[in-house]
Amino acid sequence: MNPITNITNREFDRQRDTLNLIASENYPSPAVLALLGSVWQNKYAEGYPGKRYYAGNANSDELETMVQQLALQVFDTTGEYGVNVQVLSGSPANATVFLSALDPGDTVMSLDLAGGGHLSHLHPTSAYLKYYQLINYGVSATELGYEVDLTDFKQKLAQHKPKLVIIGFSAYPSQYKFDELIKAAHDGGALVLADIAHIAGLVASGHHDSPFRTGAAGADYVTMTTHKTLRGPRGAMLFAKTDLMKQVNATVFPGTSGGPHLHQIAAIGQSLLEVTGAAAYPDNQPFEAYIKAVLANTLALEAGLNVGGLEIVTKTSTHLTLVKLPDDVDSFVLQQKLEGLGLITNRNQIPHDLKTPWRPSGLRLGTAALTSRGLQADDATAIGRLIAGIVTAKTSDEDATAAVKNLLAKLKWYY
Ligand code: DSN
Repeated sequence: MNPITNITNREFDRQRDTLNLIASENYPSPAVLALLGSVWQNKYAEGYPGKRYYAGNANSDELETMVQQLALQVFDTTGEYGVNVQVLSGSPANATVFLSALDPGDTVMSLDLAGGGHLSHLHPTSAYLKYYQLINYGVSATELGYEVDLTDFKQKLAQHKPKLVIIGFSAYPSQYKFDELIKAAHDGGALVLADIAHIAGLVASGHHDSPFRTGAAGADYVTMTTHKTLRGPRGAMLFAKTDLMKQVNATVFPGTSGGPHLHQIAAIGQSLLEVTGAAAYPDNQPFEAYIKAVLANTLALEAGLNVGGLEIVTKTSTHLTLVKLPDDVDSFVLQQKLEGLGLITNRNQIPHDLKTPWRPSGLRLGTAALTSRGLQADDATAIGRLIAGIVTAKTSDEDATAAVKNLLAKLKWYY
């Protein structure tokens, strides 16, 4: 057999036959996958609708305009934002904001990595740190766990006067309080980038506070990936207040992108149609009901982890949960062991982690992907108990393998 087909078939089987708890992954509809492999991928369309460098772009113009309108319909309730749907993914979207809003030497403030921040927010290994200064805000303990420390946030703003503040995360189980954080950042004279990659689906369905707000109450820039809770293709969108869009568009092309990936844009459009209800995911469930189930499943998963004796870092109110592993557990070894038993997870730092990002103290789990496969809350709890049993060595490998097989048998597979 063709070796690429062979390895693709193996990956197909791996995805179908394991329990995917990676908080940033999902299973888009077959219609989204079909568009990624459609004729759109053959076409170059450098430029923007109505102003392209090559011929043959009447359909591309119509497509891109339609997807822009859908994006604004789904996310912008204010009428004050524009959108670029050509950004290739989350990190290039954030880099576009840096290049568009900042001058070399400017200071950026973002959530620290162990507190739940993201590498593309100029963390120590970011290539962009060559051009900008970085200040981190952090989290502090609350009765629910750890949340952004507003006092620290305001103090750092006053002390370092960053030009840009990034409000966003990749491992933060609470809901971000966009209202107070955006206001504080603007009061401190900073521009605001809200990176809602993880929570785009929650924001779109009204299950998370939105950074799209009127006037100074709103983020200046909003970036998101489209493949996490939004359940679209790998891709991204970059929104900005309309007066900032000209600079954003000029930075995307020519800059962080060349020819737009029209197949990706078409697939984003399909997933937005599914959010609005104009098209359906194969289970015919409204998108809002899907996100509601994701949130219920995370709570149920967390309950199972808890009952099984594991410590939760912060009570979840999103699609992800973060476990503090017992000190003597090597998270790298654990992640491999779980994979061997059919449970796909990722090790993660936790607030104020003393261990390294390679062998950190935590395990991050999310329910967006399995909920797309029809996961029910009692089975989410069973998965939590199962993981706890494996971590505490109370469950044998044989029992764990059988439990995973039983759970998989209840799930749907739409491909
Ligand atoms: N890799 C994604 C995540 O897991 O959060 C973000 O880039």
